[in-house]
Amino acid sequence: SVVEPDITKLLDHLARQPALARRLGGARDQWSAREIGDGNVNLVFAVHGPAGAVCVKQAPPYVRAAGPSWPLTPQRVLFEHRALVEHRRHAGPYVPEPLHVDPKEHLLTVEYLEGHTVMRGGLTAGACYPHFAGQVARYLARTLFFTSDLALPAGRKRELVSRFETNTAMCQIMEDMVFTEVFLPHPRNRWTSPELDEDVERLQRDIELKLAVSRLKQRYLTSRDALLHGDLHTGSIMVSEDSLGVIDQEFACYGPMGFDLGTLLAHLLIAYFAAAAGARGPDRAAQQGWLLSTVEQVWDGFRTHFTELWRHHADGDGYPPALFTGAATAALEAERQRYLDELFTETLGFCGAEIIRRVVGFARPADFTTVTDSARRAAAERRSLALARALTTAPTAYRSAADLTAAARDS
Ligand code: SR1
Ligand code: MG
Repeated sequence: SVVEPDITKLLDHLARQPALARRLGGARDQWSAREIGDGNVNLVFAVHGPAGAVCVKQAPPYVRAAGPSWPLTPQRVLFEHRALVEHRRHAGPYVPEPLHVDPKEHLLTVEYLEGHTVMRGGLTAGACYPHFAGQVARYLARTLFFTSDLALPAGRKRELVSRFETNTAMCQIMEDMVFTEVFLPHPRNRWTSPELDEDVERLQRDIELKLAVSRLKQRYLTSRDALLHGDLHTGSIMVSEDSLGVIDQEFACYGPMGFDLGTLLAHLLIAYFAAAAGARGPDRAAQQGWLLSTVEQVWDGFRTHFTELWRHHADGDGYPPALFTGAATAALEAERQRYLDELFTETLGFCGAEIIRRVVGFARPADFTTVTDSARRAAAERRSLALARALTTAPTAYRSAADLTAAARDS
């Protein structure tokens, strides 16, 4: 059911773009293309020439993992291109350079990230990335702050919102898959461990959880707080020993900042629980320790950077600086901390919802699916579900990232 890569067509396309052909160098018959995509939605090619390489994403008019029976707009590459342009403006070192987008052939060409690997693959092999937390915290603070009303004049912000408002089909996938389908008996749900049957039945009868998740869905539907990546899991991040590149912005939309933050924390926690099930390398205890300290450093680093940006780059129409001079300065600083406390609470809610849908829904992560021992996998998934439920239904019980990691350890 999956599309056959048409390499000839792809190379023809690159040959027609002088800047891309120059980047590859040599003649067309010296170029080689290899399909490297491991995601659910698209085909991805690495193309090498004598002078350099590019990465080309092809969006078929359906979901790759399902085939033509699940149609999906190929226009998604246009939203991805827009988000790359906008996020790279603010977080350049962490976002690959977009080189070309073809709205007719639905091909997006971006810088090839030499020496990088998909983070989820590295994690399942037992790797740790000591620079990751600091870099991703900066990426998150800068992309979210600089696309928000704290940094942008209202006119520019509204214009940007309107450029992402029609990414409807991609947003609907999230609305359905994260907030709805897993809480119902739905044909797309497919948890991997039969031992979880009763847990799933319980979850689908859990009114408190359904209410909490519906509140989050309402936030996802109505918030226009910042331009989100929209699917910030560890499969959307390329890493090397000392750098990272965030890819796959096709779900980009204006929405609640906690959605990106919560998704990333969810996947770090999923990696933590999966490591306990033994799918990792020999030193899994060390990796687990690193994963939890990364969870803390991501949130704490984000909070520090975001606060600094707000103190020094508040050029937007939210919280007009003219209102907060003299004695009001301290009140504004207290307000910043209140804002970030609230954002932490929202982040935990989205984190829980993302974990649940990755255990019970269509898009199960390799962290779990690569655990071959069904009983151990079920134990890890059950621990994940227990933490996720607590985060989603009672997020205010956690005041700090250290509270969150303590709960993960105890789960
Ligand atoms: C049909 S797409 C399934 C999932 O894969 C992507 O990574 C998104 O997370 C989406 O929800
Ligand atoms: Mg993706």
